[in-house]
Order: sequence, then C-alpha cells, then structure tokens
Amino acid sequence: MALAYIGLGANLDQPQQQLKQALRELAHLPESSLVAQSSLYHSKPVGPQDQPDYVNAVALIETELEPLALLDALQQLEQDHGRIRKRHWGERTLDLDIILIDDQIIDSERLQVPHPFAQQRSFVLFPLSEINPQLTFPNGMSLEQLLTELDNDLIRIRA
Ligand code: ROI
Repeated sequence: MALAYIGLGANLDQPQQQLKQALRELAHLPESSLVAQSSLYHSKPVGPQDQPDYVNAVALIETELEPLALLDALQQLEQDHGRIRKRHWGERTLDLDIILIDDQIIDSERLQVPHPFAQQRSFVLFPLSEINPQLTFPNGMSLEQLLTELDNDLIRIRA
C-alpha cells in the first residue's frame, strides 16, 4: 500500500467541472481510495501566457497499484476527459501528475517521481500544504521551507 499525491490541472472546457469530475474518478480508481483533497485554486499559467488561467488542486490517494499502473490509470482518465494538448506547456482539458509516492525516487523514461518541477510550482505546493503542511520531499526539502521561497499567487475557489 502506497500513499500518492496527485496534482490536477485544467484550463479548457469548464476547468472547475473537469477537476471536480476527476476528483470523483480518482476516488474510484482500482485498488485505491481517495484519502484527502485540497481546495480548488485559480492560478496564472506557468509557461506561455497567452492561454487561459488554470484551475489546480492536489489529491492524496492510497493505492495498491504499482507506479506505472497508476500512471496508466491516470493517463486513461486524461483520455476520458478528451484531453486536448495543443502545444508543449500549453492549454489542456485535464492534466494528472504524480507528485510523490511515499519516499520513492523513480527516474525512468515514462515516469519521474517526485515530479521534477513540483518543488518550484506554487500551484502544486500551496494545495499540497493544505493536505499535509509537515511534508518533506525525499531530497530532504521541507514543504514549509519551499513555501517561504514562493509567492502565493493562487486564489482559492470557494466551495
Ligand atoms: N500552469 C498552471 N498555473 N497550472 C498548471 O496546472 C500548469 N500545467 C502545466 C503548465 C503548462 C506548465 N503550466 C501550468 O503543465
């Protein structure tokens, strides 16, 4: 049994609805259960600025799936949401990223865990801190320390 943090993001086709639906679907992943979810947040795009703002969130799941089986399941969900990806670092209907799996470090062609950019991204770290403010990354960096170096440019969406 592993604990996995999943980052959710969307900026096309009613992004709030995309994320709410995706959270319900995460709760029904095989051999898994949803343990916690952050609020939804509006965030300014990282990458090309000529794209809509994003809605972001983080979920914590408990799963018996192996990392690559989890990745397959998440990619299937992205497909089910009719994922459109127009360009690198561009707009998308649903993005599901594995941020962390326990203290595992995975560096394979298909999957890098922790997510390589997670430690620099406010749209990952602030929702993460809502779920687990005491979190420490496998490289020893604490979430608390990382957050002091980042502007909180997110706007929490009222439920
Ligand atoms: N920017 C924001 N704000 N939120 C995201 O989820 C997101 N996802 C991405 C890129 C294009 C890097 N920018 C993002 O993949």
